[in-house]
Amino acid sequence: METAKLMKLHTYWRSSSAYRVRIALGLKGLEYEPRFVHLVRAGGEQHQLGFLSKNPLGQVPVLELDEQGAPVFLSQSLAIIEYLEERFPKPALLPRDLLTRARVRELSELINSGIQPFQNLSTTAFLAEVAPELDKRLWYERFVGQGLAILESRAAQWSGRYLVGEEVSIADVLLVPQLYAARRLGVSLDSLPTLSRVEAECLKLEGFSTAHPDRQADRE
Ligand SMILES: N[C@@H](CCC(=O)N[C@@H](CS)C(=O)NCC(=O)O)C(=O)O
Repeated sequence: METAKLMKLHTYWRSSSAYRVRIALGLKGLEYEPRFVHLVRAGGEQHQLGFLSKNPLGQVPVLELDEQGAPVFLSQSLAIIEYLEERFPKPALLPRDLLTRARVRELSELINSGIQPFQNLSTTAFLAEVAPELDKRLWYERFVGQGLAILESRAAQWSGRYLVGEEVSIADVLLVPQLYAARRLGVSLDSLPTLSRVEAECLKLEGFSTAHPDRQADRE
């Protein structure tokens, strides 16, 4: 079996995107070395040159691989998770059936590009700068709350034990961090019974629980 010991994950405990990759690594039983990037301290370590050389967008997560002694950096959590899926196929996080697989990707993208960018630190910091009078709760309700309501309606049709069907998938890997972020932002989860049920199911799995922000060594 291939060993992944040399993989390093540039991560921040509260980052929902880094949390996704921690879950995928955990579910696949892969060890990694965390490299902590503090997103707030000193104006944000993600903006420092050393980090920008790894990801010019200045965002975590970054997965660092060792390719014959030379470091290689991968960013974008979904690309990282698909890389892990292809390199370490078991346990599978994508279903075999083509349509079910597309549904997993659809719900993952709904979160990845339809919700998360609106709550990202650089988005909300810019908003505070250009529209200081805007009530952030309205913004979060409009983008995070409504996005989750749409996800709930999809989940009501497609979920089984997990978000899409009976097997844990990449869609669940994105769901759990997104609900964690929503709570932190004060978005109500009261009318999301399917998502809350699936989240509770996921958190029974060790891969999810050990990846939780509260269990990270850089937690404050
Ligand atoms: N689409 C990217 C999003 C990454 C992202 O937004 N990372 C956030 C933390 S969750 C970040 O590093 N933000 C730093 C900043 O905005 O300055 C991914 O999936 O990796």
